[in-house]
Amino acid sequence: MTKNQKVLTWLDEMVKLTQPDEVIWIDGSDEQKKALENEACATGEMIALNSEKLPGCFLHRTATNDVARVENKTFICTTKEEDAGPSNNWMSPAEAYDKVGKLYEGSMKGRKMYVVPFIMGPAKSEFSKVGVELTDSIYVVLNMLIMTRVGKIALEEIGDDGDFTKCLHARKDLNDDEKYILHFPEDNTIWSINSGYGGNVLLGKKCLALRIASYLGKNEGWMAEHMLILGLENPKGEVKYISAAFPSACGKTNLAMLIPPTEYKGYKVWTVGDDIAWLRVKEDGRLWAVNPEAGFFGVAPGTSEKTNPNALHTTMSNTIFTNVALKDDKTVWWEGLDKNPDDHMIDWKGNDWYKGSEEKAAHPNSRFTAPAKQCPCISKDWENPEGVPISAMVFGGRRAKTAPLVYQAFDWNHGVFVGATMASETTAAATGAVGVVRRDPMAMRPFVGYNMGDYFAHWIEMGKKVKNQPKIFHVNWFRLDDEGNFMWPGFGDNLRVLEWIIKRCDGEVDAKETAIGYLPEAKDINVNGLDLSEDTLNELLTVDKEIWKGELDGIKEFFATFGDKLPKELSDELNGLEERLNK
Ligand code: GTP
Ligand code: SPV
Ligand code: MN
Repeated sequence: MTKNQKVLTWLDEMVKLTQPDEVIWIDGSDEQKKALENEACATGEMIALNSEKLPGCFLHRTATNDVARVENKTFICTTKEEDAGPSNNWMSPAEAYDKVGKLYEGSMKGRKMYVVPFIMGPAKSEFSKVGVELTDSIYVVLNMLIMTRVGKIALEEIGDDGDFTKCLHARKDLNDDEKYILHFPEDNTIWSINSGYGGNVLLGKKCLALRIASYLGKNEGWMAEHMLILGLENPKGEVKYISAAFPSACGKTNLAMLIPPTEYKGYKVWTVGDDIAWLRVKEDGRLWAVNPEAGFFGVAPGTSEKTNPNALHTTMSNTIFTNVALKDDKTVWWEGLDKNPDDHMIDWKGNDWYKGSEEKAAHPNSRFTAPAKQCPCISKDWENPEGVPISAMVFGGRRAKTAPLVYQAFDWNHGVFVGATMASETTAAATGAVGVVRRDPMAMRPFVGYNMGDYFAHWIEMGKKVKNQPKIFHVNWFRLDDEGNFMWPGFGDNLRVLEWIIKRCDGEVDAKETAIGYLPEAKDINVNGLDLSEDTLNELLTVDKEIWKGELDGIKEFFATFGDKLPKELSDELNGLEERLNK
């Protein structure tokens, strides 16, 4: 398949280590994909779904202890511990290769190894990077075929002498105590063992496109971010691009595919990406972005004809569902799809489920893997090798209190501070407690492949290189009232906030200057057609100085963990905020 000696030598080594019975190259062809689907259905690894209602779709159930990313088993393996930084688990490369190398020994005996060459990003783009994933899981191969550009196209991109990220995955026996997701940024290598779930095993996604890519970006002068990219078209047909970073399961896929409210005639949102953005400065001084992925690995629960019809329609064919419920007619269901579950279904664990049961039918982190090109609102520029120019960058999280609906940072450095001090309630996307507020800078806490202090410095440096800087904003769709209800309708109505953001970028609307940034005047958020009281809107747009003074302590404590790696620009911003709050 290739003459690239670096690929062949490494493959040889890994075959010796893992000892598969057979080595199979994935070429990206339809025939091979079909054969693998059949094989996975024959062994029960996947279930073929209703071929009329969901053509080309499959269901996969993971082990019940293997349903989300495992942050406590995820390591950055750099020579110096300091290079991993305080927000990452660290292991020395020597220890990691030795300890986990032993676990890989003979791990593919009696199994097949699939060789999956893939490109992250459009072919022949300066943004793009190539990887090769070795895996013993057909489920991983089939997901990679949707999420990345696989096979001959990738080998062409690597060429006879090109470099690539070396990705090794073995499912082994899913033993929790021997589960490891290891990153060796200095060796451009990823090792994953004892998991079969999403972000732990689709190594092009979080492992390469964020952890390894963030490290490459720091060294090569570009950025890898946990951001959706969307194009907002106005009635004049002008399109402005926005990128937005929200933590896992905090609304990126939904915002990226938003359908404008009915009174917004002539407006349209175009999806470029729903999870990851790679950004570069170009000669015009603007920041340009590409989506390195080719598919969506989206959260199923809560996706419905009402909340996100575009996502739902994307998943109507050629989609792999993971850990959702199976209906008797061989279609799928999850909480929030509709209010009307069937009387009988098979739940995500494979057990009978009856209407009225206390148990969830689908796992809260159940997902769909669907080809981006099937999305009804996919941007015509989603595979443009040049990327799209970004006008606004948005940070946001899940905050029941504190953060207002939207505010704008004073300038780039203040925007970096706003991103760096983001906090959000944890979700089911990672194992561990749900609903705990934690600092999640730029929604990248689990995904920065080096010292987070250096990552902040990189953001500051990039600001100096970007002459036409995007404006930076913060949003919060998740404010709760005293009864625990969402105060803002969210979903499609988030366009009302995007409209304000674009108007600010174009200098078309004034704002109130507050201690934390520029806030909209209530009259400038269009609430026509919404059932939202004036009081509620005002409350959504208030900054409670006392609550924010409380925030200061949390930020100081968090910043202190970075020691002298914290850029002075950020401690200056913190002092500025404190002064403004005390004025
Ligand atoms: P990852 O794929 O984990 O990175 O998640 P994501 O950021 O793409 O989140 P996604 O859009 O899948 O949304 C996660 C959950 O938040 C879903 O259950 C949504 O229904 C819910 N959600 C998304 N947008 C909104 C909103 O504007 N308001 C409210 N209340 N919920 C929302
Ligand atoms: C996330 O958790 O942010 C995801 C899903 O997008 S996973 O690929 O599992 O990381
Ligand atoms: Mn994500």
